[in-house]
Amino acid sequence: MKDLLAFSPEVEAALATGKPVVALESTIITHGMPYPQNLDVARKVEATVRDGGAVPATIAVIKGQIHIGLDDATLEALAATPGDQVMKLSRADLAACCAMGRTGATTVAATMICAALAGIRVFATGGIGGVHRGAELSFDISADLQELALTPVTVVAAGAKAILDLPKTLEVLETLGVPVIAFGQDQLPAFWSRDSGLAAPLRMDDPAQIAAAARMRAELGLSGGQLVVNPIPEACEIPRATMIPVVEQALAEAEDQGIAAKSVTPFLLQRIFELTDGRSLDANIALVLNNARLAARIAAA
Ligand code: PSU
Repeated sequence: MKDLLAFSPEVEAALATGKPVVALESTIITHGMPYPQNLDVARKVEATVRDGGAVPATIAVIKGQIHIGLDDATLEALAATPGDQVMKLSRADLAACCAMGRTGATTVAATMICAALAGIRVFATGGIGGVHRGAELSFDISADLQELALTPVTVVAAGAKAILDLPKTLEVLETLGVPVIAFGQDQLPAFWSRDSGLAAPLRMDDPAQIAAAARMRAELGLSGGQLVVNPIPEACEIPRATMIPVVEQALAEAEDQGIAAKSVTPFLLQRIFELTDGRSLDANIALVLNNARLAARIAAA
């Protein structure tokens, strides 16, 4: 394990002295946002975690080794590499990527696994994967959901991405026993929009309570993590009514072009970026930074 995990000196010191640490994923950098904005955002997310009094640990597999905390040169190289040249890693392919000595970006599922191995219990991202529309035929359900049921990490997201079937995503999370906690509101947020039109199963207004709930799960011997859904700041949201036709169009194009499996989410995010003249990316950036702020508070608590 020692050879497999490469800690940055800063993260190693923070973990050794019990300082709050927030894990960050790398698929959002390689497959979720275009270059060079992705690099700028990755740096800003790290800075936001630091401003919140925690140490950021961006996670990726570099030439077969799991890096917990990336130095700036590695972050820059990863951000500049085209997405099709970096593996998109989930639970199924993490070990294979390490065995082949390849480089891969970690999704929510793989980042949770690596964070738990490293002893990090809080993780900030944009939006988790979930049940895709038409899943009753395609069976396309993100491995992120199952991971939340297995691995004890609190994941802060702005909801599941609105390209998904949100009612089915909530049903699967409930079946898997994953707490879905909306921060500061009663409704489930929908990534670019604050309201999905669905009620959130749980609500908490205090980061310390979210941290306490994670501890309580461990004490009760319950496996798995928690999903904290944090609404995008009001000034940055794109209202649901604006997003619905855009998402519908992107979904129709994905179907026409036969986009499947791991390519679906990156394709849809890119098309929605084009269809909103870049507004979706501005919103995505704002919500990630907002999640990093909350994650730092939970980690500190
Ligand atoms: N959050 C973002 N953009 C992203 C993702 C999260 O703001 O691109 C990534 C995460 O890595 C998540 C993945 O695990 O999207 C979901 O992919 P899929 O639907 O193929 O499971």
